[in-house]
Amino acid sequence: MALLLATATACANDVPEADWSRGLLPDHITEQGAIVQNLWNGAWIAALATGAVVIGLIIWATIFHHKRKAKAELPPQVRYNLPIEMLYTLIPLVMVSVFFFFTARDGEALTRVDGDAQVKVKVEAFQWSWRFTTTTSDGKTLKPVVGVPVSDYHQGPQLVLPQNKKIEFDLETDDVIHSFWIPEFLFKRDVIPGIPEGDPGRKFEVTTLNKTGVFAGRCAELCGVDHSRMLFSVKLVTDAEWNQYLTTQAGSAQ
Ligand SMILES: [Cu+2]
Repeated sequence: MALLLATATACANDVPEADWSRGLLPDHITEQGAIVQNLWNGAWIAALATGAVVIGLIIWATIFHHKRKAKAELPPQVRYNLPIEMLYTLIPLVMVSVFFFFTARDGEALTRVDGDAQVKVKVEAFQWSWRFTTTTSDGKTLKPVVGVPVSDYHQGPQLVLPQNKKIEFDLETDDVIHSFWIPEFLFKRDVIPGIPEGDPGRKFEVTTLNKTGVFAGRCAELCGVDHSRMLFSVKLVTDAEWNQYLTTQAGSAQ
C-alpha cells in the first residue's frame, strides 16, 4: 500500500508536496508565502479552539443538564437576561473583529505594490497559455516566453526568476478572466480584461526566498476548453545562474 501511494504521488508530478506540519499547504518559496502560512495556521487554531469550546459545552450540557424527570413543564427560561444577551452579542463580535484584523492586515501586506522590484514580469494570459515578458532592474527587457496548451507543466512556458529578489507581476489579458497561480506562492490573482495599464489592481509583488527549483503553475479560473492545459513553470535560480540566463537572453533582447 505504501509503495502504491508512493507511486501515485510520483505520478502526480505537478501536485506540490503538502504535509500536515504546514496544514497541508505546499512549502512556500516567497516571503509573502510565510504571511499566508501564518494566517492559515492562526485561522485553523482559532477554528479548532472555537469548535472545542462549543463541543465541550454541548457535552457538558448533555451530561449535567439533561432532563432528570419525565416532567412536561419547561425548564427555567433565560429570555431578557441582560448579561447573557450581552455575552451572546459581545463574544461573536470580538471573535469576528479578531479574524477581521488579521485578515485585513495580511491582505494589505500581500497586495501592497512598492514599485521598486528588481525584476518586473508582465504576464499576459490568453486562451490558452501565457506570455511572460521580463524586465530587469537596469531596464533591459528580455525576449518574451510564449506557451501553447500542454498536459505537462515542464512543456509549458518557463518563467525564470532569481532567488532573494523582489519581483513585480503585472497581469494582463485581452480575452476572458484567467487566474495566475503558482501553488508554492500560496497566492493567486485573477487576470481580468479591461483593467488599464499602470493600475495597481493588476499588480502584485513577491520576494523570492533563498530556494531553487522548478515549480508548476496553472490557470485557476475556468476560461475555456483548454483551461486545464494552461500549464507553465517557474524556475527559481541562484544569482550566478540568473546572470548566465540574462547573458544568454541578451542576444535576443529587444
Ligand atoms: Cu485561463
